[in-house]
Amino acid sequence: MKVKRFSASNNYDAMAQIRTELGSEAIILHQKKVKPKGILGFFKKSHIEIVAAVEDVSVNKNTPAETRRIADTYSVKSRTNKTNKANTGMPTLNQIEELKSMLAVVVEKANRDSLPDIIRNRDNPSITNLYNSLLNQDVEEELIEKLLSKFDTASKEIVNAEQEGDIINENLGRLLLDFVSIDNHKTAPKIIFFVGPTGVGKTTTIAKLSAKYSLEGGKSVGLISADTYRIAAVDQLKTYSDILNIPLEIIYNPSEIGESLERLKQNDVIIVDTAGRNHKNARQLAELKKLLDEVSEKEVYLTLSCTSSKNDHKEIINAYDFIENYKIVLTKIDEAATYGSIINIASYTQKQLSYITAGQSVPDDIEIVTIEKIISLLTRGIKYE
Ligand SMILES: Nc1nc2c(ncn2[C@@H]2O[C@H](COP(=O)(O)OP(=O)(O)O)[C@@H](O)[C@H]2O)c(=O)[nH]1
Ligand SMILES: [Mg+2]
Repeated sequence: MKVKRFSASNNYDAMAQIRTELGSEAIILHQKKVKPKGILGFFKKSHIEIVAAVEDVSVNKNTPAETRRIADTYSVKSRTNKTNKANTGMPTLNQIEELKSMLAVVVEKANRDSLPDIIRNRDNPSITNLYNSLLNQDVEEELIEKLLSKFDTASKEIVNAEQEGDIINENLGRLLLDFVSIDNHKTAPKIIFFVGPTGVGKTTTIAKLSAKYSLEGGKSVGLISADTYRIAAVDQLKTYSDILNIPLEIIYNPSEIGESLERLKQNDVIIVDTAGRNHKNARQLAELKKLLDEVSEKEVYLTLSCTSSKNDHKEIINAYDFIENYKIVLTKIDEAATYGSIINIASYTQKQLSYITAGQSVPDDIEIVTIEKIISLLTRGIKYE
């Protein structure tokens, strides 16, 4: 094989040199535009460098179609056509379009190859679309695969985008219920403990819930603050109890909770605010356990922020597994970049999702969790074609 480097001011001249020296069967191995170096180079024009090769035996023999096309592009005939952009060494619009569609095919293949078998084998654009969207929502991959392996699209023919959206929502709703359990709020708890890491929004959520119970539900509410580690924490709850005109008890020791509950027993609901616990601190968690063990009939809400990472959620959930039965309150969904944590948490814990909060405003920014709400968050941003 004969290999040679050519240099010219434009593609046309370079191709002409290659044809003259190597013949029309020459193939291009490498091509680059070279910019002159240094300050003085600024005033100089760039040039084209091409490395071309030809098999020794085939010089000037029959021209293969592809090489002929390259040669033809720069033929004398096309050079005389002043409107043809190839003359200037620039690709034509058609060539750019051709390249774009070739690239799209390559990208699509790469994306397809990266799909797990279970999704690729279904070979269904709706499922692939949903898989990618859920992955972007940070849903655990394993959970997506479990969900979508049972996805049913065969029964209905998709005719338009709106219908595709409906079918996806319907399927997703049905499948999610296998992995996510949701509090139906049918039983009214008497004593509720809010537990969870520091700063996730326990006290704010208690204020929202107290306001809902008392202002909308017509129930009497009593509050207990067991968060006496920070003066500001008690003040925060005191402010809400004053505004809502509901009684507040403060306890400094787990053993005091019995007396406080006794004093508040005429209320329909009693909500206990606990100190934010560092889930990595065993002593703090042991103290919390002591407090919870003081009360046998209770509902516990583990409060988790949707802005924490998957790993944080797993660690926190592990640390709180000493609590046998609890429900989940998800906070700060308004600040979350993705919504996968909602179903990840439900699947890690197998506990019921109860409330979701979406802002600092008391009492408005709280909702009970519904499957429709979860689907609307998870499918946000999906484009149906
Ligand atoms: N964006 C947003 N902020 C919240 C939400 N819930 C609570 N916060 C804020 O988070 C911060 C900590 O809340 P706080 O109730 O004191 O958390 P705690 O330490 O768990 O009791 C406060 O600034 C709250 O206003 C929410 O749903 N969305
Ligand atoms: Mg607090």
